[in-house]
Amino acid sequence: MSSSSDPASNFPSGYQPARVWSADQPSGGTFANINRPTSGATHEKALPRGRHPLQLYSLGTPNGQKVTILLEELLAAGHSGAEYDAWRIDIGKGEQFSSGFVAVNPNSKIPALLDHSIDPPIRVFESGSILFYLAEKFGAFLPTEARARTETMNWLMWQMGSGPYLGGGFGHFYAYAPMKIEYAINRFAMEAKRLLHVLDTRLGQSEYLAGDQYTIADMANLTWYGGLLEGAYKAAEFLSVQEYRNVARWHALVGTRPAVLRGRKVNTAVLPERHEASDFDRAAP
Ligand SMILES: N[C@@H](CCC(=O)N[C@@H](CS)C(=O)NCC(=O)O)C(=O)O
Repeated sequence: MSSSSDPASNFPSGYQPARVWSADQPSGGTFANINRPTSGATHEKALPRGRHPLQLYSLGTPNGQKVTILLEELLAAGHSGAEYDAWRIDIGKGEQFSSGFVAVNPNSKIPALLDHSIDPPIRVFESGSILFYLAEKFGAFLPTEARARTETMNWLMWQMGSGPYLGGGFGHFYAYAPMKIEYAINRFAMEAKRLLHVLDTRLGQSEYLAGDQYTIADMANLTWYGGLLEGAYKAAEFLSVQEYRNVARWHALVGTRPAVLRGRKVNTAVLPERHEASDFDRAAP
C-alpha cells in the first residue's frame, strides 16, 4: 500500500522510476546534453595561456562575473599585478571537460584560475575561493579587522550556499526545465523570496553587506541578486522583486561602479576574451 511518504505514490502517469537509475534516462532541457554522472576529462586539450600571471578560464555568467568584477576593481584600485587574461570557456560545447580545464578545476565548472606568479602555478576553483584568494593576495576588498572580515566571509559563504537554490532550484525549474512543475516552482520561488528578504533585511542595516565597506561579499551577491532585479530568468514580476527596496538601493550603488560594469562584460558576447584594459574600448556597447 502506498502512503504520502512512499516516493512511488505520486509519480506522473506513465512514469515509474527504474529500480536503479542509469544515465540513459531521458532528461531533456537546457544543459542535459552536456551532463554525465561522472567527473573527469572527455578529451585531450591544453588551455591557452596569455602573457599575464593570472589566467582566468570563465564565462560571463553570474559565477564568472564575480571574479572579473574583482579583477577590474583591483586594477582600478591600482593593483597592477592583477592584470589578467580571461579566456572564454563555452560550457554549451563541453569545453569545461577538456584535460587542461579539468586539471585546473576537477569539478568542470567555470570559473577557474591559474596564478603563474608562483612556480609551479597555483590553481584556484570555486568562485568564492577565487574571490578570497585574490582579495588576500592583494590585501583588498577583504577587511583585516576581525568583525568586518568575518561578516564579509559570512555573506560570501551565504551566497555560495544559496546560489544553487536560486539558480539550480528556482532558475532551473522556472526558466529552463522542459516541463513546468508546479511543486518545484512553488518550492523554489518560496526560497528565492526568502533569500531576497534575508538580503533586504541586512541591507536595511548597513550600506554594504559586511558593514560600511565594499567587499568581495557585495561582488558575489550582486551578480545573483542584482541579476534578479535586472530580469534574470524573466522572473522579476513573478518574484515581485520591486518589494526589496534595500536590495534595489544597494544594486544601484554597487551595480553602477565602473569596474563592475567592465567586469560584467568579460567573457560575454560583447567581449568574449579580455587580455588588456584597452580591450574594453573595442567591446560592443
Ligand atoms: N559553485 C561553483 C558553481 C560554478 C558553476 O555552476 N558554473 C556553471 C556556470 S555558472 C558551469 O560551469 N556549468 C557547466 C556545467 O555544469 O557543465 C562556483 O561558484 O564556482
